[in-house]
Amino acid sequence: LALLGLISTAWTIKYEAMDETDPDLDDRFEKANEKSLLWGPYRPNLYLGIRSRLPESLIAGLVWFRADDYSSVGDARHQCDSRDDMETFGWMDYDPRAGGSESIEDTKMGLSLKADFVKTGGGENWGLRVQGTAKDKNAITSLVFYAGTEGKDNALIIRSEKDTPELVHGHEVSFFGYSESLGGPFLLNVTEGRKSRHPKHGVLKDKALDPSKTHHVSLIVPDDNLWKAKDIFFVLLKENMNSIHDVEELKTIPPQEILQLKNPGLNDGNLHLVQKTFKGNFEIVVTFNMMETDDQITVDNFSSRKDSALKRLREKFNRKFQLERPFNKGKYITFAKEILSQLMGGIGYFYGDQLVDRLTNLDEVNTQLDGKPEGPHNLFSCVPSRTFFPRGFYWDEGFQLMPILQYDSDLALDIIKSWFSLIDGSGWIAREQILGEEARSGVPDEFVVQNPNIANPPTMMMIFSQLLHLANHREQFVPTDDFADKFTLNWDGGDGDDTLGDVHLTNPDVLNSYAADIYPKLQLHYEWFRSTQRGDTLGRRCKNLEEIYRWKGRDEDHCLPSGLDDYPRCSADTAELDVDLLSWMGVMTRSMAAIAKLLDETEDAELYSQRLGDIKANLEDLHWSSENQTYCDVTVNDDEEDIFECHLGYVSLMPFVHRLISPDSPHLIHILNDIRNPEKLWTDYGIRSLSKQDEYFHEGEDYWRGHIWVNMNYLILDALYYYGKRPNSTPEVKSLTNEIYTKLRENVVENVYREYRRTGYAWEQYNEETGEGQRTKNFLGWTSLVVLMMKMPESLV
Ligand code: 6A9
Repeated sequence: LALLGLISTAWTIKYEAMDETDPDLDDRFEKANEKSLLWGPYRPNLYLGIRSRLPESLIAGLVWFRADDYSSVGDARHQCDSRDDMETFGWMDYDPRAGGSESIEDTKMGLSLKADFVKTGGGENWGLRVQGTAKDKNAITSLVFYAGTEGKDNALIIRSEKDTPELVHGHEVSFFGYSESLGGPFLLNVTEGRKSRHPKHGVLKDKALDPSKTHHVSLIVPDDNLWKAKDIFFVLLKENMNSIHDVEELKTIPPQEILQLKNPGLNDGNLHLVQKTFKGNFEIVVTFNMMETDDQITVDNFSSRKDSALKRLREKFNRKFQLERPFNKGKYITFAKEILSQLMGGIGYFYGDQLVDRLTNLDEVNTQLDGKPEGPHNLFSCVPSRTFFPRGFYWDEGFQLMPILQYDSDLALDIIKSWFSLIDGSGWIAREQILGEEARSGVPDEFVVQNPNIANPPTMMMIFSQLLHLANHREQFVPTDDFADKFTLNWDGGDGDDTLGDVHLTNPDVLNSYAADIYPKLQLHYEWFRSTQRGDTLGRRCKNLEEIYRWKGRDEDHCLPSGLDDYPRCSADTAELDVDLLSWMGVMTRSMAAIAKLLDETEDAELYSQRLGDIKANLEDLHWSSENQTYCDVTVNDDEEDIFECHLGYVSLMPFVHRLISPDSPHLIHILNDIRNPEKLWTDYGIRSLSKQDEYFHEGEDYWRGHIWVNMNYLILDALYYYGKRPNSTPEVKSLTNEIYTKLRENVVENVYREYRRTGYAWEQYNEETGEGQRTKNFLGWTSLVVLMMKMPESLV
């Protein structure tokens, strides 16, 4: 009885607390969230590039090269580049709010680098430690750490070694800075580990080139050139070379004596380069501290901070990602943690203008886009590949956020908000976000310009449905008195207190306010899809001609908007109707209905539900080919009759993967049979993008024409799970889904795991014959969905 009393008291307290709405709650959450995500390796195109997520503040990066040999200078490391042949690299242990570790196996340079990045609990201060292990104990490696400030309200000046040092004799270089956007004065220190050794000064009489000393140069550079710090460094070095006129003399000088910055005596500027040259192993530590904060990062407390960051990550990971059989073993857990960390370690902050052509009509032949700059915009986003595609891609992002939603849902929502803030007045978002000069420098001209009629699958809408599902299955959040304090990360406690991370999920008020905030933009975006991608009615007859769709802006061999670039489609023609797009519109409409319902927008919710019904009906009436027993694109023949264009593969599976078919539909069994048929879609490594029997199988570019992609395999698994669990699925469907699900999950994960161990990388796609990773390596984007697959149950029964 006493116990009962206690429970009921607890219940009342909880109930009362829930009743008191706190108007500031949302605000306090926003602030704490902002701060804890302020700093990070948010320049994912670089091996090591730190910046804040503010348009103008401080950016930093690291360059390294072998200084004992002129021939390797041209291979200096900075931007992730496949030609560097890193055995592997990436943030293998990483939490975006706490920090973590990156490993870089630079085999060609005989160097193994480990970088640790930590942040203080409040998120204002950070530290970076880089440790190098050289294979050859006499190898000479030069490191250039640089920091630059952007914007007129930000400044950085050197303050050590009195005023104009000829050389820095000590090994610490210290900067004093001030930033309006960061909120005050700060100190930036660059120092080195006590055990580091330096090459001796040898032949040269010019003491200013002594490689045993730390060198630095400060200069004034236009803001939009800061990203070229590596090139600037090499321009400065060239001057040393040029100062020696006698080629014979040059040959007698050890390269490390020429390859040094020569201090020109300037102490201020907006770009500062600090160069250190080491013999054998080395260590450098960079600390950034806002002066008016108590919790300062120092060389002495760095290690313990790093240890607690890693501990937090491991505990949180183990709590949130309990892997299911047969993947509940050490080797898979390490794999999953590394993959998720690399995905989150690839999150970037991008700022700049983008090129848009708003005038060209895409239905005209041979269109040449002509871009005008728009912006500047900013975007906080994951990237598909730090090496090849280090920028935001709209439909990749929804997939990339799925694992993150499970680890830190507040972060996933923050990223979505950033994307949706880019929705323009007409409701459009560019498919590929190429913001600023640095981003453009990595993209061939013909891909740079974006056009406001081009769509891309609205995958981020799936995140909303998943979120609302998660929210309904979470315990309610109870605000406590010390709520504000709990919003900062608690290092010392080590009790895995991660209040920040799931606030939206556990607090209905915060969730509602987020949804209300974003809803008008979503409506605009959704209506943009409906109006710009609507198909031609021609003489067609079906229940609702409003819900028919065609991807705009494709050419004869490519439908880039669909995301499935070269997948065989109808011959490009305005009569075409695309079954994948209709399915995506179903996804979008369903999510809109759920959000409208959450917000008590009853009329909207009803309208969306009715449209969803129309979409489902059109899938059956217009797109199901009873001859082929599959869903197909549709076009018209010369007699203006609808005809099917059927290519079995990812496009035809779309109504199924998005659960738009009724569980008792007789079509299901045909789809399942195609999926498990090795002569059509089934392989031992995952589901093929295109049927082995299709006439275009492996033809042409062979990009989406047979090989295996993890994003679609994830959706297939998810749909198998869904249909396998429906009470009204037939017994036949139940047993078939279970059989396929269990094998497919194992096949895909096992193969991606095997290839990761064999090659050191996650890949863009996997060969349907051999399972080998291919196309782009270091592709953590949607390939990281294997992490969620490991978390799914082993079987449906
Ligand atoms: C080319 C080349 C150094 C193609 O993952 C991003 C996209 C997907 O959204 C899409 O579905 N990838 C897929 O078919 C890569 C697209 C890269 C285009 C830009 C630039 C630079 O190489």
